[in-house]
Amino acid sequence: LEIATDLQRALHENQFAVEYQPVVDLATSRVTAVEALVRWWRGSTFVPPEQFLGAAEDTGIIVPLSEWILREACREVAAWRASSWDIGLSLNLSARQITAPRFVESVSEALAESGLPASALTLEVIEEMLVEDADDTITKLSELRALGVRLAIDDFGTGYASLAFLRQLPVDMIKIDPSFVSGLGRDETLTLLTRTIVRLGHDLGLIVVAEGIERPEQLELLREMGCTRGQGYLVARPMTARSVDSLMRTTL
Ligand code: G
Ligand code: G
Ligand code: MN
Ligand code: NA
Repeated sequence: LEIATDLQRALHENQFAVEYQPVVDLATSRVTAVEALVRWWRGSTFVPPEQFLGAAEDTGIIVPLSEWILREACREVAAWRASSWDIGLSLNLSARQITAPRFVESVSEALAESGLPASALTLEVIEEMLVEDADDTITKLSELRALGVRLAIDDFGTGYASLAFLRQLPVDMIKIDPSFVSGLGRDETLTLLTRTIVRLGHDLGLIVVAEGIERPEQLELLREMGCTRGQGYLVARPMTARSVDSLMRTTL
């Protein structure tokens, strides 16, 4: 309950911020997108998302918080695109956010207000979100996809039914979980599984993103496998909007 009050106050007092982690095209090394990641600075103390997202979900504060993140990120990415930087935005969805009554409207409103084209927005979901309220979730995500929004499966390969998920939901992208990428070049099975996921994604016509790239060897192997995009500390860390501004100026 104390955390509920704290989260509510944090939202009213603008203690939340959005950071952005660049995602690069592995063939060209160009930044093609940024993933929005919520940050909570409680006074001068940083509270990691793992420590408050659960409580935000349980208390329902995730709904207004996610709406704020959505609007903020759409606005900032639209501004970067207006400077003729052709990048997309990836957003992590929460289960409760999708179930909320005005979810589809809030996404289309954020797009309209910011001027961000629907095709520049990718919504990331994890398989667990299809466990409860699966029909409602699939319906809403399909509605958004019909508007041109792209869908991604985050943490791909770790759920209990990764392949069934691909049948239930029309997706555009899979993001290979870092637990596979971490073993690239060090563990034969993980290397083979990563190669297999890349091939599977391509055979299904999907964009394949590798997450958690930390070592040059991983980057080399992913390039050799033909993986589409990469993300991780070696490529770029999550950064403030101001740092993305500087990155844009050196990129353009
Ligand atoms: O920011 P970090 O990389 O530490 O993220 C930790 C976890 O929090 C990840 O699972 C990520 O998907 C999740 N997360 C980060 N930002 C958001 C957000 O804006 N909304 C939701 N629902 N989850 C987020
Ligand atoms: O679950 P999701 O994929 O949304 O999680 C994103 C989280 O992964 C963010 O919290 C981000 O800070 C973190 N992250 C991004 N790149 C790396 C990396 O190379 N290594 C590790 N350990 N974490 C990373
Ligand atoms: Mn993600
Ligand atoms: Na992930």
